[in-house]
Amino acid sequence: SEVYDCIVIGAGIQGSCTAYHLAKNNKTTLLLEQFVLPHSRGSSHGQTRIIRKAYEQDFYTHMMEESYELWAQLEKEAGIRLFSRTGLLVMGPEDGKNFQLIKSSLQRNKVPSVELQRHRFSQHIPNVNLAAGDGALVDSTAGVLYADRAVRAAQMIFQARGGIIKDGQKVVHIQPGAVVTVTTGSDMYKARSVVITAGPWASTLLSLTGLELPLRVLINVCYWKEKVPGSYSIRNRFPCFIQLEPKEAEHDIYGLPSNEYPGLMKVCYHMGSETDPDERDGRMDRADVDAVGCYIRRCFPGLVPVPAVVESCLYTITPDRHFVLDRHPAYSNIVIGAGFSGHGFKFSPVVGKVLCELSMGQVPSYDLSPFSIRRFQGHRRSAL
Ligand code: PYC
Repeated sequence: SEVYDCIVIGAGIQGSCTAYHLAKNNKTTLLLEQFVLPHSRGSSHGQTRIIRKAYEQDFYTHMMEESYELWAQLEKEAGIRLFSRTGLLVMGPEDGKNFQLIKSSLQRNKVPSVELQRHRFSQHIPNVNLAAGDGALVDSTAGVLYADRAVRAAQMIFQARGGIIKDGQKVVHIQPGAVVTVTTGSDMYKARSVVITAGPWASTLLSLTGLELPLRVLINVCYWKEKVPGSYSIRNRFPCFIQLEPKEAEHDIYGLPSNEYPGLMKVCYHMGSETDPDERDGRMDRADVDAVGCYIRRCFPGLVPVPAVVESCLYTITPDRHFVLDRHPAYSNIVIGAGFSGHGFKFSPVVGKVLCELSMGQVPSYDLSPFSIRRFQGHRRSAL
C-alpha cells in the first residue's frame, strides 16, 4: 500500500494549515479527521476569531508578522475573504504587569497602536465603560479572522495540490518506526512522518505513543444581545477587545464584534470550566456565565446582560499557556502541535509552516524553545 510522506492527524485549523504547507512542499500527505467534516466539536468551528499583534511576549508578536502575510496569501489563493480589520481594544489595570508588557511590546515592535486617555475614551469607543484604574490601548493592526472559511480555504488548497482528506476516521493505534503505521476504525495507513494536531484529543492521541503532557480541556463562549442593533457590530467597525483581569488572574475576557449571529456579540472567557471533549453537550458552567454577565453589566451597557446563546468551543491549555510545537521525545518523525491554550488560531499559518518543517527534518524558521516538551519535565506524569 502507499507510503505517504506525512499523515496529519486532526483536520482543525492547525492540521489543515500543516497539510497545506506539506502539499505546497510537494509532500504526499493524508489528512485524517475523526469526525465527518465540517463539525463543531473541537476548537476550530464558528465564524470568527481575533487576529492581533498585541501580546505580552515578543516571540508571539514576531510570529504574527509572518502570520498576517500568510493569511493574505491564503486569501489570495482561495479567493475568499478571511480577514476584516477592526482594531483591538486592550483594557486592563493600568499599572498591572500584563497591560504594561503589552504596551511596551507594541512600542518596541513598532506595531501601529494608540493609547486612549481616559477623558477621551468614550469619544473613541462609545457604549463601553472603562473600569476604574484601567488603561486602554488599541492595536490598529488587529481584527477578525473568518474562522470556518479559513479552515475550508486551507483544506481546499491542500486538496487542489493533490492532498487527500479522509474524514470519519478515528485513529485507534499508532505504530512508530521509520515508517509509521496509523490504524483507524476502518483502515490502516503508512507514512514516513506523522504530525499530531488533535486539539482537545491531543492527550488521547499522544497516549497511543506513550507520551503524557499536562494538557487540560476547557469550555467557553457565549453571545450577548445588543440593545440597539448594530451598536457593537463588525459592520460599524466596533473593535475586538481584551479585558485583562486584575492581579494577572487567568480570567481575562475576549470579545468580538457582532457578526456570527446578527445582533449578538461573541465573548470568550479565559479560562472556563474543565470538560471532557467527548461530552457532546458540554456547556460553560453557570458560575462562568454569571462572571461574564457581571462584567457585561458593568462595562457594556448596550448589551442585555443575560446570554442569548451559550455554546461550546474547547480550549486545550498548557500550564504556562504557551503552545507545544515539538518532535516526540522518543520518535523524531512524530511531530506534535498541541496546547494552543485558546489563542492559537491566528498563528495557524505559521504553526503549519513550522510543523511542516519539523516533519520534513528541517531546522524550523523560529526558535521553538518556548514551545518545547522539555519544559514540562517537572509536570509530566510519564513519558518515554
Ligand atoms: O487570543 O485573541 C485571542 C483570543 C480571542 C478569543 C480567545 N482568545
